[in-house]
Amino acid sequence: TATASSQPAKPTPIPQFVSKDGRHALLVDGEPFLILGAQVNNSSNYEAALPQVWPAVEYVGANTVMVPVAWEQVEPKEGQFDFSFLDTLLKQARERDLRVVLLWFATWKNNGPNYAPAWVKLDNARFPRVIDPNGKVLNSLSPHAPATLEADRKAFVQLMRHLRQADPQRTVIMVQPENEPGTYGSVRDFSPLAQKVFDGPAPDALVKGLGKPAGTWREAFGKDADEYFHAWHVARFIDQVTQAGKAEYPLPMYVNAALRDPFHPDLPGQYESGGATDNVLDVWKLAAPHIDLLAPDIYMREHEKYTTVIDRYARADNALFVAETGNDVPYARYFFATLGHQAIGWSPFGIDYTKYSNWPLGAKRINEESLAPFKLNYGLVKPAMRVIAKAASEGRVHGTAERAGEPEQLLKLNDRWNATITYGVPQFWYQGKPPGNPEASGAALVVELGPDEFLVTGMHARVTIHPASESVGQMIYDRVEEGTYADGQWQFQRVWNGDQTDYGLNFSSATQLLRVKLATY
Ligand code: N0T
Repeated sequence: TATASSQPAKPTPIPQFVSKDGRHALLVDGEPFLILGAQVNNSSNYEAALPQVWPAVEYVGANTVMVPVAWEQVEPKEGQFDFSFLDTLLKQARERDLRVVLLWFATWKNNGPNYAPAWVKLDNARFPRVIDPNGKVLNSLSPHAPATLEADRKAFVQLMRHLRQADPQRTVIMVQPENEPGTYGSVRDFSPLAQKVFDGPAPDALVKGLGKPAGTWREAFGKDADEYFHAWHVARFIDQVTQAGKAEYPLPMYVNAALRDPFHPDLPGQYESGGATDNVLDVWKLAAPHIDLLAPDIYMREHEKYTTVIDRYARADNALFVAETGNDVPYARYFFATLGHQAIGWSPFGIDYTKYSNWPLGAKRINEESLAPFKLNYGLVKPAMRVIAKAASEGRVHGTAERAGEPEQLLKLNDRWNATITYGVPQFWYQGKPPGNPEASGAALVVELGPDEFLVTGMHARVTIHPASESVGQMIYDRVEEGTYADGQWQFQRVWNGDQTDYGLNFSSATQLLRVKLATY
């Protein structure tokens, strides 16, 4: 209409990460957004691979695809840039209504510079590598070399400059500088250059921030000195790359971490030293103020380990984003436990049909059968994505995943209500101890909409809501509606009553979302 066209088009706001009073939100198009992610395999960053990418990403129903952009691909010759893959990626993602998280594979890709251009990774003199305590040269670039920082930063600045002009639609919502940075095989760089820095004073900000005595690294941090030293310098390097990139185009940026065992960690170097592992999150926070969050890559199948990792990364000063997780069936249910930590997103890794499998981390074979639980996850949550993201930014999301041997779990919802989640029980009347599912596969999600109103969903689980205390009274459902959201508005489909509510709210592999209004009598 004339009125509509005479209005100047509202520019789409730049995605933004906000943190306040220990609550976090990723704003996309100005509102809290939940990343229902799908990360492609490492070498799927070429146009030739994209036909194998889209069917898998669309099958699981992701709203965001996570794709590498390699330094070797954008700057094959020093100073000559080629962003044609990025342009193709943006076009094809937009055609499918997908957002994008870009992964900058550069100085560090799983510790090494294999994705750096040949002119970088083959020039040891200009771009020196880490040297271990025995003098062995490792395939991990030293964070102490100014030339490496300068070259990486220059390329990243070009990338962000290109993106700013190529993406007024804000298809790209977040950027990951580097990938699992740090070093395998040595706790730090022992080259003469690094040693000189190590023998000098530890930085004031770090010493003060951690409440340690001033002095050399060893004096300040004792046996942790070597690892803190490497973490600090890797983080400072990446923070400077990030800062320069944000000066071109201020997208949210995060760093992902290869984890150490949460209960029985090996020595640094056996796990990736210098990366943002759980023991050096404070070092990273002090070293890298431009990095919005530190994200775990979780390839641990055990419930205790997985939930401990998400506990440690969900902090008042760190929003939880599971940047990578295994694409095998047992990982799928942890999506709900992750949401229960007010996460901004979650993304299984290796979501494409290129026939690569990173088993034993992920599934042996990737096909519709192995991806079905991931499709169910996103099918359940996607219509309510904005509602859940908003609730997460206010701490109103409760979620849990089944743990083998623990067929009953309690979720404390608010002052008035709790929920008991049981696994493996029939949907009808049932007495006795729940057996649990044959393979732990259940999960539940409860979002507070009001003091007596909840959005409830789940899979392979029964959700029974009950009063938190006797003073609340006896519970009765005012109304249980199955429905969905369209454009943020609840769309009623049917009322659940009778068998469907008499024995709790039973979730199967059906895509069912409930709005539950409670009352007392
Ligand atoms: C991940 C992925 C990709 C059992 C592995 C995980 C991705 C990188 N690395 O497929 O390479 O780019 O971020 C490393 C986990 C090692 C744990 C081994 C112990």
